[in-house]
Amino acid sequence: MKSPIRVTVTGAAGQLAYSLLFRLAAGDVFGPDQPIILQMLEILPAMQALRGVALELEDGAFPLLVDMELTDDPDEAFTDANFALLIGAKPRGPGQKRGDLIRENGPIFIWQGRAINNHAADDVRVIVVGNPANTNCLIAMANAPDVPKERFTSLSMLDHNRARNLVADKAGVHVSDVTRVCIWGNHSETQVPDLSHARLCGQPALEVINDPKWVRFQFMPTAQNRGRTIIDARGHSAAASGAQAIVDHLCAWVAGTPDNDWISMGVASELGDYGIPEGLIFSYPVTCSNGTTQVVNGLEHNDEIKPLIRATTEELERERHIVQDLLF
Ligand code: NAX
Repeated sequence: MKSPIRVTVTGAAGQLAYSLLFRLAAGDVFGPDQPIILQMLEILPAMQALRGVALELEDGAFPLLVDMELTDDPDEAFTDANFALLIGAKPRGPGQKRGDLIRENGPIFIWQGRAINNHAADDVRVIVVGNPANTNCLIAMANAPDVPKERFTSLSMLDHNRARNLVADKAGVHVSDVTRVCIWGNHSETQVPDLSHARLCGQPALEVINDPKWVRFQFMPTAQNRGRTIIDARGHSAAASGAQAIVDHLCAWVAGTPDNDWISMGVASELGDYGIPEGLIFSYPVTCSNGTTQVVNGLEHNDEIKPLIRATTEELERERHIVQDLLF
């Protein structure tokens, strides 16, 4: 048996974590021979609910789940963590502006970034999910100066999966036949779901679909606004599909992306990655191998995509400006 890995999950009593924790314990991400220790972080008022989740995890009798730690102390939660899944955040209140939410959630990611910096394992890999995910990731990364920047990522795999499914549905093919979809930019309504490089059964997707109006006026807005559609229908943001997206993101990071395909992932822009200002956490097409990530470079942006990329970049720059004083 391998030695256990430590996986920290924040917001562990929340809806998304409730869909994810049992899959981690079952070996869906790290494999059937990899024992894990779950280190679950919550705020004090949610500790009782978290104890209920832990009881259920016990009742699952998962052979791979060798231990659980429940805490409201970030320093404890991130001690020796190999993976840190930063899910917990305050939800956006009724009528609350995005900028106010960013300010409210920002401090959470200062403390968690510092705790990761000071206590996590040397090989820690981080996914930020709590919204606004890209900018929260930026804050955590800035507060963990000793951790290599490429270990910080934000989740855009849910948007990627949504885009793949919409295309598969339109073309009447299986979702696994849709490859090379890209989500560029922010995990928000300004994200740019891009089919220019997508393949359907190996053929150029735009040629096969042959319906530019559908792409611009149905596919793109449907993908961009899907989060809001889910909230309107369910009364709560996407949880189980979010958990599936985290599983996909982690599986790719751990086991690698398939040949001839990529995933979408928020990573720190290096100058020259499509001209995006250095340091922004920007969603790119990314390949993974041997536990490392690599932005897919050299893709052309057509004239329709270029202004959209500019708009999502500007939104991320505005968000960075709002939290400038939190980026120590
Ligand atoms: P819930 O409101 O059900 O759960 C959030 C949990 O976080 C709560 O239990 C709360 O007590 C906890 N929490 C709050 N502050 C905390 C702190 N400082 N430390 C530890 N825990 C803390 O929301 P849920 O549905 O679980 O969603 C979690 C986050 O994921 C939200 O911000 C949501 O917007 C975001 N999502 C992001 C997605 C993405 O693609 N990036 C997709 C899924 C999801 O919507």
